[in-house]
Amino acid sequence: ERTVITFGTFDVFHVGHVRILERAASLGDRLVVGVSADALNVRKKGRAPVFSQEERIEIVSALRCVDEVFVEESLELKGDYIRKFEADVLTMGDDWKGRFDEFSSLCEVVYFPRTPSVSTTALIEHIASI
Ligand code: C2G
Repeated sequence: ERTVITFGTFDVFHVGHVRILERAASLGDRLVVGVSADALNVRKKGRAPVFSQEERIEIVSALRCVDEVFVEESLELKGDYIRKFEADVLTMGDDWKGRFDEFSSLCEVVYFPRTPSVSTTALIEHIASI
């Protein structure tokens, strides 16, 4: 069995999120997703996500292509999570290209192209302007 792991905030869930998760799932037999903790977002981005980690986890868990979901407590724990879930592949969108190459000693590292012109930030701005 080939296990794939990916990480993200998945806030204000949109089609770019679905596509990266479906592509991730296509790389193996089991897809494990680390959903970033609210506290991690406050630390790194200075604000809490629109949807709480419980809500974001509920949404991601409901997807057909996702097998297991956990809370990503810190960006620095990727190696530990790869080992814990025995991941064979780590995949992320190419906004992270090169940033996870250090894990190629633990597993395969694959970057997928981001879906153009959709983002949580743009959606928040769009909705705020209505
Ligand atoms: N994504 C995408 N296309 C978009 C928007 C996002 O392919 N238009 C991908 C990103 O490249 C990422 C995933 O969707 O692989 C989740 O994106 P975010 O929710 O923005 O997560 P991020 O804040 O990048 O992850 O360890 C990583 C952290 O958890 C943060």
